[in-house]
Amino acid sequence: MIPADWKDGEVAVVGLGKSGVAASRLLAREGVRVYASDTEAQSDGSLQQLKTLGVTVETGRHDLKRIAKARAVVASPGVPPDAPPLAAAQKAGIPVVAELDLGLRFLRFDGTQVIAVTGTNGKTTTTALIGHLLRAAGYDAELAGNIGRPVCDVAMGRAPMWVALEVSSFQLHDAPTFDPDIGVLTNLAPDHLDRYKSVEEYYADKALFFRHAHAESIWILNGEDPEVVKLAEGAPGRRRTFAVNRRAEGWYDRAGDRLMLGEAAVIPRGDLKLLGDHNVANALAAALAAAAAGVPRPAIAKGLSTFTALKHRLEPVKEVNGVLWINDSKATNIASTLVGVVAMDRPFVLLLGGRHKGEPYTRLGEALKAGGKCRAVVAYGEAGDIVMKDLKSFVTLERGASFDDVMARARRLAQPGEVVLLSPACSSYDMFKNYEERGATFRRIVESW
Ligand code: UMA
Repeated sequence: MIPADWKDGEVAVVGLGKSGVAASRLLAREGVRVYASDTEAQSDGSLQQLKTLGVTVETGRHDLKRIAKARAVVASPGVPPDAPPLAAAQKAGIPVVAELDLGLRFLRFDGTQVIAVTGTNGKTTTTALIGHLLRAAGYDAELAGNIGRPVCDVAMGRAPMWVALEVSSFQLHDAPTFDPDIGVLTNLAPDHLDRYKSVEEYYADKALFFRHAHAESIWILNGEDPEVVKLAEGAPGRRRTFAVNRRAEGWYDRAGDRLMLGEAAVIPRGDLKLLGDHNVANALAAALAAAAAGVPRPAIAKGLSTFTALKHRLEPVKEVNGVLWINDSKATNIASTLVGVVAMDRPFVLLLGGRHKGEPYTRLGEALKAGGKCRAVVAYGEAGDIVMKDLKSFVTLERGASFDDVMARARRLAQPGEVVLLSPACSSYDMFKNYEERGATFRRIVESW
């Protein structure tokens, strides 16, 4: 599972978020000497626990000389490949392995079958849907990866029969053994331009999804996204496509208002409790993945109709004086916000801003103007001025200051029968710890009214 020579020396774990902590624990259990470091000091008790396991923990800096002498480096997804510790390892010819890859080596050894999901948007919901469909059918299945639980953490326990795995481009970057049984690619759009130099560089990491494709691989692809089709081109394996505007192996019969697998109806659209066509696409992708894993159609139907919206993803929070407040804090890029905006069937006020990720907002402005339902945008955070500049010829704008001020402005702007949509198209790190905290703050304020 891990090369024998890792035990002759020391393995360096870079980053001590959830991934680094889980990887350190797993390596320590295997009798590997671990040096784990993070530029920040972590406040929870996990590091103390690592020390009791014999892990050498350093916070506040990385010892680059020590890292350059390690047998291998395990990277957390949030540490960019050009960050000093990974660059030092690279320069010294030390293998760099993603936490995800390390965990998968153990699960694969124990026979776990992997359904991996990647794409720019929809991957968390699709992963959760797949896990739900498998479990509803009585399968022994766990959720892991970008969805929140590091793979190394799953590998610490009894190996499940199946894992539904959300995989980010960051995790694919250093995953030399990654080889899922079933792979789902939801869509592709520009993202993470704060980390990648170009869209091509980002797509190149996504292409690593297919690095070990073989005749038995099953690929579930968005048949309506030309970038997805292009990326999968030439990859060996069987393909199933999903589509919401035309026929495919999984498709939306709009006239009959039902989700279909081939010629068979699975459920009426109204039984799927999720907003927007993009969620129909996610449900179709998940249904195809579950079918490929052997789940019978009636069980898929039951699972689809019992699944509810995930937190922070077009999650209706509360109606206040006739205004529905929707939390889509997970929308951290423009493509994702566009999806949320398209799903709105009534006039809405959009809360947009946070830490800018590089892409201009003009594309969003054009869509807001064309859709005709956006009453106003409240721009805020570090990106606020850029949003104001990019959107000024498209929509009515207000500049918000604190998050309380943003919420108060939205409250004044929205009329009964309308929606306030928090779908920021930016990361949250300028004002919050993460998108979850941003969504929770939104909820707390709305619920206090
Ligand atoms: N750090 C260093 N040195 C550096 C840079 C960073 O020490 O040079 C440290 C940071 O201080 C931090 C740690 O490295 O403590 C980075 O940790 P991390 O960001 O990888 O955090 P984890 O808690 O391990 O969370 C990661 C994923 N985070 C990212 O990809 C940014 C989580 O996805 C994932 O749920 C978790 O592993 C479990 O698998 C989050 C995410 O935002 C949800 N993902 C991105 C997205 O969805 O857009 C890709």
